[in-house]
Order: sequence, then C-alpha cells, then structure tokens
Amino acid sequence: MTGISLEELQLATRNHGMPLEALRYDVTPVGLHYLLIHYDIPAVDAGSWALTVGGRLANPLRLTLADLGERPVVELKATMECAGNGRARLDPRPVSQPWLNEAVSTARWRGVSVAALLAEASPLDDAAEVVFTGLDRGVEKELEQQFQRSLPLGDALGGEAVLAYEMNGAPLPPQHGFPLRLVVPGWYGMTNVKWLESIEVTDRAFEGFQQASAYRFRLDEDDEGRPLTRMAPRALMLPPGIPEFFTRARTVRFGDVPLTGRAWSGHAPVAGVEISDDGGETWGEAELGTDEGRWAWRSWTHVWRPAALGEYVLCCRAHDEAGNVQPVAATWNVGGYSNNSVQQIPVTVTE
Ligand SMILES: Nc1nc2c(c(=O)[nH]1)N[C@H]1C(S)=C(S)[C@@H](COP(=O)(O)O)O[C@H]1N2
Ligand SMILES: [Mo]
Repeated sequence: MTGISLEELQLATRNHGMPLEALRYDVTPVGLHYLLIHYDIPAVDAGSWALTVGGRLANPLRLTLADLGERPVVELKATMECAGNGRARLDPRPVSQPWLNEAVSTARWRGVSVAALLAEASPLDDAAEVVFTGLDRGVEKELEQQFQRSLPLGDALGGEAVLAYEMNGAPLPPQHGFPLRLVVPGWYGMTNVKWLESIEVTDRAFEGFQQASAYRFRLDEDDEGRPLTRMAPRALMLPPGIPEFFTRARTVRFGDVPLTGRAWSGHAPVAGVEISDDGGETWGEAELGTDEGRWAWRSWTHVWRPAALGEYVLCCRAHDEAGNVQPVAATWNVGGYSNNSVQQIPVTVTE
C-alpha cells in the first residue's frame, strides 16, 4: 500500500471513525459516532432558522424548530455507514477520506416523519424526486455547491425516513447536523443530509454533483456506473485481547476467547454471522443477539477456542435474508465505495 498523502491525513483528522471497541454499545455514544463532513460545519442561528418545503407541492411549507416540535414525534434506532467505508483497503487506494473499517455507528434519532410532512405538503401529480439541501458550502471538482442529495418520491413516501432534531436524546450536536438532518434508515451515509435548509420536490431526476458525479459505483473512469443506495451487509468484530501501541497488533491469552461484534445490511435483515480463525478458509456459525429493530445493527457472539499457541487471522462475515453475503476479496472501484470484504484481525495467542 502506497504512503498516505498529507491531504488524506488532513481529511482523516477532521473526520474520525468509530473506535472498534465501541462496537460494544447498542447505541453509539455521540462523541464516538463516526463523522464525515465534506466542507465546514456551518454556523446556524436556531432562532432565525427555518426549513422551507417547496417545489411541486399544492401546500408548500415553512417550518421553524417550534413548528417541527408540534408535529407527531417518531423515533428510530438506525445504523449509519459511510459508502466509503473500507476504501483504504483497496489497492491502488482511491484517494479520498481513507477509511479502513470504522466508518459506521448507530444512533437513536427523534424527529418528524418525512412521509407525513410530504403528505401534508401534498405533492402534485408530476412530483418525481425530493431534493434535500444542506447549509454547508464548498468546492468539489472545481464546482462551488451546497451539499445536496435527492431521494425518489416513492422512497421518501414509502420508507421510514425521518427529519431528526435529536440524536441519542439530546438536540443534534453541531457536527451531526444541528438543527435538523435527514435520516434514511438502511441507506449509505451520504443520503442523510445534515444542516437542512430546504426540501424541494421536483418533476425530474436531480443532477447535482453528489448525485450524478459522486457516490456512483464505477469500475473505471469511462464507466457511468450505478448510484450507491442501500448498505451492503457487513459484520465487524470488536478486536479481542490487547493492542500494541504503534502497530495495533493484538495479543490474546490462550483459552476460551469470547468474540463479539455487530452486523447489519440495508437490503434485508441479517440472517447470520460466520467466524473464521484461518483468514477465511474455514467458517463456523456465530450466535445472533437480540433483534433491536430492523434498522439497528444486530449483535453477535462466539466463543473461540484456539487449537494451540501461535498466529491466527480472525474474520467475520454476515449474510442477509435476501441472500447477500460479504465477499472475501473486494471489487476495486474508482470512488472506493461499498468495500464490504471481510474484516481480518491478525492475533497472536500466547501463554
Ligand atoms: N450537509 C451535509 N450532509 C452530509 C454530509 C456533508 O458533508 N454535508 N456528509 C454525508 C456523509 S458522506 C456521511 S457518511 C454522513 C455522516 O454523518 P455523521 O457525520 O453524522 O456520522 O453524513 C452525510 N450528510
Ligand atoms: Mo460518507
């Protein structure tokens, strides 16, 4: 793997991942939730802020935080994963935010239902997509823009998407989208537009940068590709034993080693998790924990009994009820998206 650039390091220090030991929490404590911010965290004055809901609607709306607070409350536990999670493990490494495995977390979101709000605004017959615009501004590929993403009207009306003003029981913190963000459970991170300024219903497909150029799975520069939507299945393991400070190489004591982790899929419920201690040659079944809801990751456990002292490579992989399973090797792609190849944790078993 070639050396990391100063630009990648600059991104990596702004946008932190979730330390994998935080897989122990059902709901990730806010400060441990991974973070991805393309530009700057915008300054927002809650007193003068309002959300505009416009476009192809019979009843356009303008809503303050107080207006939103008067509407029926919905709450959702959702696992969110950056579409670029796993990017830095591709070779050659696509140069962007260099995630290894840690760009995933789970939060309890509270707010109003997107479907209910759109129903109130009454979409016209020609309504096709819903464009969500954030307040944050920046430049990408020489194009000045605000962060914007769209959802097909059917997904906005039919799913469980939320306009969230609370995260884990407190108002959204600045870095996670204060005062309001979109949460579309099951979809990759970029869908969940932070710092919402407006929602616009359109009669055509949205062609904005973050939709038409970025976040597409493209095999090469000439490939038009397909848009990233739902999260592919993935299981992660809480690294067992203790790490060496600099290499993070792990040591575990000989005996029964309890392994735990979490698994999720945006396509269908997790059907099972398998464990390997030989780098993915042979697999055994892990036990799934309590179902914490369709959109939250599922815990799993497994007691590992190493046969002897020595070196092992621990792996875990998830499959879902739609038959999707994690590959052992990743498919390289231009943006470095959706690399759900199995996690590998080298460990040394000692006396
Ligand atoms: N307005 C805005 N929304 C955004 C982003 C952004 O840069 N600006 N980043 C997106 C991406 S790529 C991800 S992975 C998630 C990360 O959400 P988090 O930082 O709350 O974990 O937010 C998404 N929403
Ligand atoms: Mo992301």
